[in-house]
Amino acid sequence: MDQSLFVVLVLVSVVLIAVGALLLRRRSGTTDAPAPSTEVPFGLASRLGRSREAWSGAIASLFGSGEPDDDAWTALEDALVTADVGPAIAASIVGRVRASSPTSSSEARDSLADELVSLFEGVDRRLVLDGRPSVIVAVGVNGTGKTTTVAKLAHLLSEDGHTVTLGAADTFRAAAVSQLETWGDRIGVPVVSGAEGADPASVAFNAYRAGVEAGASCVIIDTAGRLHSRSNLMDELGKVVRVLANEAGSIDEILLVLDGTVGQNGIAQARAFTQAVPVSGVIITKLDGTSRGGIAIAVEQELGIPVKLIGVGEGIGDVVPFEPEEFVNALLAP
Ligand SMILES: Nc1nc2c(ncn2[C@@H]2O[C@H](COP(=O)(O)OP(=O)(O)OP(=O)(O)O)[C@@H](O)[C@H]2O)c(=O)[nH]1
Ligand SMILES: [Mg+2]
Repeated sequence: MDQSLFVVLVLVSVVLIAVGALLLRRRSGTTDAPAPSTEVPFGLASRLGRSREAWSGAIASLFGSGEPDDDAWTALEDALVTADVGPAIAASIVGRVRASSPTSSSEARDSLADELVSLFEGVDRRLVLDGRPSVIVAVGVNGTGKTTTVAKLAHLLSEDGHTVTLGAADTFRAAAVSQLETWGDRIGVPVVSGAEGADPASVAFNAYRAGVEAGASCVIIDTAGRLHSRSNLMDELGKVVRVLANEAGSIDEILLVLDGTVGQNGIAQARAFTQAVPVSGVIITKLDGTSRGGIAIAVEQELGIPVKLIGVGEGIGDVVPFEPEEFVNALLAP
């Protein structure tokens, strides 16, 4: 075959294939335009993966078989309770969403988002860092993520220009001290510790003094996990807080670290800790895990303690300020 005829044939085939593909795409309705974005900063929607599935599923099934009836609304209420919102709050939220008479699942989603965001409104969630140095104490039951969160917070504050000293006041386990020291090495923050079995209040005191000497702007104290029902351990925590407050003049933040996956038990923990020490804020961890997220609403509504930060992973950067609108959008993202 003539060489130029061959080239022309190839070109014509390429053009025909391209036109055909374009027509097919048009017919199937796909375009290159990006879908409307429901993305939120920090990739929160994808981090909240499993929490999100539960919420979106509940909304989607509301209009699953036409107009929602009583059973469908009850199912949504049940889903909120299952997501740890708490029964009374769930009933009132669903009542208001229903009263807004949504005609589609996307209207229901918007109405639910508005209701949830309004529950979180009017709360100052900023960390108080007034002291020189400011003092932050992390408290909570065993395994909620205190030590990891203390390290993450130290990193967050360092990035924000603070100089941080850490105090390892969990003297029950030698491993607890080395865990914090490892984090300290990694993020370049000094860690003050005591001997295993030492009085945690004295370690906290020494850490504060070391922070002052080092010219730190912030001293963060990690404490041992303790069951909220053990009164001797709660008294011990009271002593840590008293000694620190005496020395520093006041404590800027006592942050209760709650594991977001424990559900309503978190409320019982929060209640006991607030009775033992003046908890000023809550950090909910493991929201990337099997948590259902509703505990953030329950803890604020039932106890009036602001959720200040959330933990969304095991990495050093995985603590972020709690932004209600972003959190709600991420939970309800379709
Ligand atoms: N997925 C996930 N894991 C987390 C998060 N925060 C902490 N963890 C993990 O939870 C486990 C316990 O964390 P720790 O920081 O040791 O908890 P703790 O409260 O200090 O534990 P105790 O000192 O024994 O009371 C570790 O494996 C952490 O990596 C989080 O936000 N998401
Ligand atoms: Mg710990």
